Formats: sequence, structure tokens, C-alpha cells
Amino acid sequence: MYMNTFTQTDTIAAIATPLGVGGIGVVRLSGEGSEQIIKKIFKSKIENFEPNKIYHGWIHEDDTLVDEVVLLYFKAPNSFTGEDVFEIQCHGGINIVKKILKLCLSNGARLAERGEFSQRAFMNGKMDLSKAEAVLDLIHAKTDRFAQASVLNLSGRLAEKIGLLRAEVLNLLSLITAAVDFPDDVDEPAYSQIEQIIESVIFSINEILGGSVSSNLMREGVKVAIVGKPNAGKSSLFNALLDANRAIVTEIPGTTRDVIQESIDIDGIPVVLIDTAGLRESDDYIESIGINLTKETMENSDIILYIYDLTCPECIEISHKNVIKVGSKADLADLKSINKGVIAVSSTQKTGLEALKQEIKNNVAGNIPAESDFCTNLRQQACLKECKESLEKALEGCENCDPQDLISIDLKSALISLGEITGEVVSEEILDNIFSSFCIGK
Ligand SMILES: Nc1nc2c(ncn2[C@@H]2O[C@H](COP(=O)(O)OP(=O)(O)OP(=O)(O)O)[C@@H](O)[C@H]2O)c(=O)[nH]1
Ligand SMILES: [Mg+2]
Repeated sequence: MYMNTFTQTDTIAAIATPLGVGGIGVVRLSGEGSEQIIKKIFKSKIENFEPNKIYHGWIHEDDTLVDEVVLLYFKAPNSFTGEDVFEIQCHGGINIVKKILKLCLSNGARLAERGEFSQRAFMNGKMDLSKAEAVLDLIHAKTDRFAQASVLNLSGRLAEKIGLLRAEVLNLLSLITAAVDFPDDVDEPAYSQIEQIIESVIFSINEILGGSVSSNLMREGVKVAIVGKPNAGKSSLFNALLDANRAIVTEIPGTTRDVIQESIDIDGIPVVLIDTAGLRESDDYIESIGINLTKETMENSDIILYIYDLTCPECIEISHKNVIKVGSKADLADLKSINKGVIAVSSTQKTGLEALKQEIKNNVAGNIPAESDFCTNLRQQACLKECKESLEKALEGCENCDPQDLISIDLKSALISLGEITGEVVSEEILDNIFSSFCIGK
């Protein structure tokens, strides 16, 4: 269980916008010392800052002006981190933001670690863990559809549901504990009553877990490997689907040796396309490494696009549970002789690509999240499964008419697992793990 060991007294600073040339750049400061630092580097007519106001002025280093800026001030606890926060909005140039950050650091701030602003927000009770993780999902969402699901969690959908379940388990636990502690005054709840409550919580957990497969798929993307013999036209198809010249294409068999991957969006489904080395027996050392990589990639892919050249239809065996057959170079082939169930494409003429995309989409149709689905990540799913196991043990205890104080032990474990989802109970290691996947300045 976490103890708040990290020192929150120091003031942290970071560049909050991407490094590059843009309209504005933002440097963020958080912590008790923020105001002192700002007073040293910001010149304006104002002596004392009032919260929730915007100030115009200049950042300076001694007598040298650095940039004309707008300054935002949020006073603790009414800020993103719950601490005193200043945001310096300067002109968006790499040198300017770096210079301002350097000034903050030389005047007493420490460079923020990855996700440290969000971690402070969590520590100060500004947001629960499921919301912090939703922020992360939202930033990294590969498609609009997944972004929408993440926003729902950011607005508290998962946290609220978990809160309700915690309340139910906690209620049950108090019924049992009261009877255990005051056996003369309070009656034990009936085993059937305990069972009923546990079963309804398990039902809800199953409902949430029902969205796991689609959540994972939307977060990770559907892995689609393009596989076939050398020269079949795999890299050409890869480029055509990407609409970019990403992979090298030549008429020499064995051109591709490495595994190359890029993401595309097919009607809101994130798809990770993977181009591979052509499958054949090879004495070439490097090529055979590539061919082994192809085999590994096939095992880890959700769908295989098996490409064969329609102008010389020589087939190989592909063992995978989910194969879409694609005939390439349709522009050169006699389409009348194409087998049923094969999608004919021409990467040079760009025909058949839409049909292929639809086929990929239909293939994963069962795993596209419905609006009612809960969006969860692997960590949250693991907590839910642990919770369910504890509840199932408690149910078993009821069936055996075990003493109720024994049953309450499993209920307590279930409660802890639920608390881990929103962060009421969570280890420091888990926290570090979550927040280190944020970027610096977030
Ligand atoms: N006419 C025509 N030629 C194609 C088409 N697709 C690929 N080719 C040609 O076929 C040859 C091989 O294409 P690649 O895309 O490099 O084939 P590959 O399967 O990636 O080959 P390896 O990387 O060697 O395994 C090249 O000369 C391409 O121009 C197509 O749709 N129509
Ligand atoms: Mg290739």
C-alpha cells in the first residue's frame, strides 16, 4: 500500500508542449516555490499575483529580455496538480521554451519527471487512477472511436461504476462485521442474502470485463501481417494500403528482409500493418533471419493477409487460425480464373484495396466496442479478475456455511482489488509504472 514518500515540497518545471516551432509554447511550474521563481524571471507592473488571472509581461534573465509572454496563475488547491501552478505561454520556438525552462531550473525548480504533474494531481486527490489512465489513453488513441471511449472514463464512467461496486461490498462487509463484533445485539445476515449480493457484484464485473477484448484491440491495434512468397507483391500492397512509399519494392525476389510495421485507420479500427520477408528456403544468412522473423510475426498476429501472385499462382501452406487470401497483380491476371474467397488486388492500379479493407473490418467486427462497453486496460482487467476470484471464494464459503468472519476475509481482498483500480489502495511500484508512461510535462 502506498505511503507518500516522495517529496512534494520541491517545485517542478517542464515544457508542456511538443518541442518544435508552433504558435505558442508552454512551460509549466508546480509547487510551493513557483511564485518565488516567477517573481525572479517575470517582469511586469504587477507586484503580487492573484489566482485565476492572466498576466502579460516579459521573461528576462538579469537585464536581458528573453520573450514576451502570457502568464497564467492557479493557486493551490485549485489547480491541475492541487499545488500552486504557473503556466508561461511564450512564443513557440525550441530555443525560447528551452531558455525559459532553464531559467526556472536555475532559479530553484527541479526538472519534472515523466508524468509527475499527473502523479501530483493523483496524490493530491485531484483525480483517481482510472482518470489518469484515461488521459493516457486519450493522448495515445489511434482512432476517434477509442478516443471517445477514453473520454468517457476521463469523465468518470469506470470510476463511478467501481465506486458503486465497492459500496456494495463494503455494505455487506459491515453487515457481517457488526454481527461478528456484537453477536448478542446483531443477527448474522442470512447466507442467501450474502450470496445474492456477491452474485450481483460478480454479474457487474463480468459486464465490465465483457469489454476487455475490444478495449485491448482498440488500444493495441489489430495486428495484420502480410505474408507470402518472395516477389508476390507484399511490400507493394503494404505501400498501397498505407498510401505511402514506406517499404522498398524491386523485381528481385528477397527484397524485404526486416519486419516493417505502420498503423492505419480502417473506419475507426486501428490496424497495425506488418510487411515481412517472403517465405522460401534460403541459404542467404540475412534473408533466413528475416524469414524466421516472418514466422514469429505470424504467430503474434491477429490476421494474416496471405498474398499470392495471380500471374503465377503457386501456393504455400500457411498455418494460422485467421487467414485472408489475397491475389496480387490483378492488373496482369485473367480474373475469370480466380478462386472463390480470394480478394484480387492491384497495388499499381489501386484496385481491390477497399474490398480488402472491408474484409479486414468484417474479420474483427465481433470485437469492435459497442457504446455500452466499458473501456479497461490490462491492469484494470487484472484487478477485476482478482476481485472476481475473491468473490467466488466467498461464494464457496457461503455454500459450505463457513463462519462468516472467514467469508469476510475474501470480501476484504475483493475490496482491495477494486480499490486498486481507482487508486484508493495501490503500491508505489504500480504508480511509478503508470505515471512513467506519461510524457514529461504531463
Ligand atoms: N503489375 C503489377 N506489378 C506489381 C504489383 N504488385 C507488385 N508488383 C511488382 O512485383 C514485384 C515485386 O513486388 P514487391 O512488392 O517488392 O514484392 P514482395 O512480395 O514484397 O517481395 P519480397 O520483399 O522480395 O518478398 C515488383 O517489381 C513490383 O513492381 C501489381 O499490383 N501490379
Ligand atoms: Mg517485400
